[in-house]
Amino acid sequence: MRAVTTGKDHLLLSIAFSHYNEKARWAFAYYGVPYTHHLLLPALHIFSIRTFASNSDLEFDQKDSDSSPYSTPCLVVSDPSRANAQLIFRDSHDILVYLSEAFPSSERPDLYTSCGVDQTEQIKALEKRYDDVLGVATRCIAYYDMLVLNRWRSLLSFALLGFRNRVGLLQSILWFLLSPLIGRLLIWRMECTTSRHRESMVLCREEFERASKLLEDSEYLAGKRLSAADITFAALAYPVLHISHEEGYQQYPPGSKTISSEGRAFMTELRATRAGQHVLRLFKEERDCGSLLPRQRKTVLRLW
Ligand SMILES: N[C@@H](CCC(=O)N[C@@H](CS)C(=O)NCC(=O)O)C(=O)O
Repeated sequence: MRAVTTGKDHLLLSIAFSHYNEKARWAFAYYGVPYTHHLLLPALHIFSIRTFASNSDLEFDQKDSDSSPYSTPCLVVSDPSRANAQLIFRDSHDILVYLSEAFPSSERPDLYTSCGVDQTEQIKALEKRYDDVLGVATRCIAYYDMLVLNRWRSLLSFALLGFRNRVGLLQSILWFLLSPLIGRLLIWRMECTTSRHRESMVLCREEFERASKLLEDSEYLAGKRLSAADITFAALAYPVLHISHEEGYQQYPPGSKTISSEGRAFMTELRATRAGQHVLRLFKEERDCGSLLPRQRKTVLRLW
């Protein structure tokens, strides 16, 4: 697939191993829109996002109960021919809508009408539920598993995430030193307690059951073609299915050493469902999209 000519500069600030960010990166690949990406790490991301938070006219409201006003993905669209003309999107749904309105083609139709205009509302409703319920649940399960249940075995893999993902050097070094502390902070901030972990597993199972039911009637979640619902479900399910780089996740996720025996059993259970198989197939066959890899943002000496 050829890259689309846009006449605009797209800068995507995203946390390397985050599932909401993966959703946005997937949509860029789907439409073949070239972009520059700046890979970040939790907590340290605030230093980069705040530049755009303070420059923007937008209100930085909290997107969900677990995210801060500096949440990612953050897309900055600028027009090189007009100084100061900048659009900023601060939510994965808004980024998908922007790309779908600006770059649909016959080969890559609008992700909200790809299954027919009559399915648009259904696609939006599925996406919203996955954003609000599934994504929050899978994040709690994955962090609790890695940073509480399997804390000691995860220590090194978690600390090396910056280097593995070729995040800026200074950021990676700081992450290496501070990640045990940041990990604890994340667990506290997201209130990932034992009971919330349990509840999240129940919610996650329910979402997989619902999705599996939908997939009994059609090849994709909302019909015959890939839609925003499939990309959202697949990206947000990746942390519990532990989709690896080799299986199609484009960055480097925390990896198999960080999974506890309980997490592995849950992964095996979900992978065996129809919805789990759908996600595995999507990552294998439809994630790459043959698009050019994003350019890395140039920071001073590639430090950040
Ligand atoms: N509903 C938002 C959720 C985004 C979100 O929760 N992002 C997380 C990464 S998984 C984040 O950046 N957390 C850090 C923060 O909130 O400062 C979206 O779809 O974009």
